[in-house]
Amino acid sequence: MKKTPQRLIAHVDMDAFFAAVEQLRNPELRGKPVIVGADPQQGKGRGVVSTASYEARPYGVHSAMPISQAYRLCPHAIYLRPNISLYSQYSKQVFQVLEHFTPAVQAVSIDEAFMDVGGTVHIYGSAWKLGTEIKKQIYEETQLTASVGIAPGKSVAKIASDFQKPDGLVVVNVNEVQQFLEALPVTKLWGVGKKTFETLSKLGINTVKQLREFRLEWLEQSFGKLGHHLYQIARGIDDREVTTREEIKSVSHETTFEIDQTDPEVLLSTLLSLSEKVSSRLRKYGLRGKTIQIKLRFSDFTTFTRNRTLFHYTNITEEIFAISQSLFQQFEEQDKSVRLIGVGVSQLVDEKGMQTSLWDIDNERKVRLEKVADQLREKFGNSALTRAQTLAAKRQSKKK
Ligand code: TTP
Ligand code: MG
Repeated sequence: MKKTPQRLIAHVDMDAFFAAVEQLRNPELRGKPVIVGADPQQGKGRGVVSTASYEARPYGVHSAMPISQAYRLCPHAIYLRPNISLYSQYSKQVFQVLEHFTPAVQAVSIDEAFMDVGGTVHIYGSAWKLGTEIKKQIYEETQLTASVGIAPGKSVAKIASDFQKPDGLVVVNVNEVQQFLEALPVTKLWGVGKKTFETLSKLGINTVKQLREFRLEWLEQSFGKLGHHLYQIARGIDDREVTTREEIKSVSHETTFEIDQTDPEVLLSTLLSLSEKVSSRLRKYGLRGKTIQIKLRFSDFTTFTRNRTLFHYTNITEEIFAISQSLFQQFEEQDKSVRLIGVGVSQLVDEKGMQTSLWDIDNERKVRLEKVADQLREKFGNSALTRAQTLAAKRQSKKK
C-alpha cells in the first residue's frame, strides 16, 4: 500500500543576505562588520539599516534601525549603499536551486522561501539529509550560506530556520513540535508583534507555555480573531499551504477603519495606499492582472463589490488606483459611512510569459519607474513614498 506523504515544509532564509553578498564580492570585507543601508554621514545621516553582517550584530546593529544609531553603536563598521539589482541576481540563483528540489516553492521575500517537501523527502532519506542537501547546493551555486528549518507546518518551519542562524539547520519532527514551541518566548510566534507582545506581557504571558494555559474562548474574548490565531499557532496548528506563483489567483488588500469613515479624502488616500500595496505585491511576484475590484462595507455591514476588466494586463499603481477610484465614485451618492474598503486584482498572468503588446511598450517606462519605487521603499521604508503620493492624490482630488 502506498503511504500518504507526510506534510513537511522547509523554510529557507539566507544569512545577512545583502551584507553576505557584499562580503562575497569583496574579500576585504570578510570577517568585518559591514552595514548595508543609508549613508551614515558621520552619524548625521538619515534613513535606516537594511542589514548588518554577523560581525556587526554583537554591537546591537539590526535591520530597520536608524543609520545614525548604527553609527553610534559601531562607527568603525564598513557602510555600504544597497545594490538591489546585484542582490536580485543572487536571489534568482538561490530560487533556481530551490526549484530543483520541488516546484512547490513560495517566495516570501528576496532571500526567503517556503518549500513543500512532503513529496520529496523520501528521495533524500530524511528531513535532515534533505536540509543538508539544500544548504549544500545553495552554497555550491552561490558561495552564500542559508539557514533552513524543516517542520510539519509553515510557522514552526520559519521559527526553526531562525533558531540556529547563521548557517543553521533545525528539523522539528511531528512528535517534537509541542516541546519545541513550549520553551519559546511568545515573540517568536508568527503574528505576535510589539503591540500584541505588550498586551500579553501585561497579562503575565511571556512564553508559549504560559500562552497555552489560556482557553480558546478566553483568548477569543480578549483578542478577537487574533486570539483564535494565537491559540492555534501556540500549538503548531498551521494548515497554510505553500502557494506557488502559478496558484495565486488574485492579490488583494483591505482595511477596516477603527471609526467608520465618510471623509472622501481619507477614503481616497486609503484607496491609493491599498492600490499601491496590491500593485507592489504583483510586481514582487512578477504578475499582472486584468480585473480590478473594489470592496466596500458600510457601517450597516452591507457589503458591495464592483469590478472592471481591462483589455490589457497591469501591475501599475497609477492605473489600478485610477480604476479603483472610478469604481468608488459609483458609491459616492450613497453618502453612508464606510467600515471597510478593499482593492483586488485578478485574472493574473506571469509577466515573463506575456506577449509584448503595444501597451507594454508604452508602459515599460512606468513599470521600470515603479520597480525603482519598490526598491526605494525597501531601502527607506514605506512611509516616505506613500506619504508623498497620497498627498499628491489629495491635492488632485481637491482640484476636481
Ligand atoms: P532578512 O532575512 O530579514 O535579514 P538578513 O538576511 O540580512 O539576516 P538574517 O541572517 O537574520 O536572515 O532580510 C533579507 C534582506 O532584506 C536583508 O539582507 C536586507 C533586506 N531588508 C531590508 O532592506 N530592510 C529590512 O528591514 C529587513 C528586515 C530586510
Ligand atoms: Mg535572511
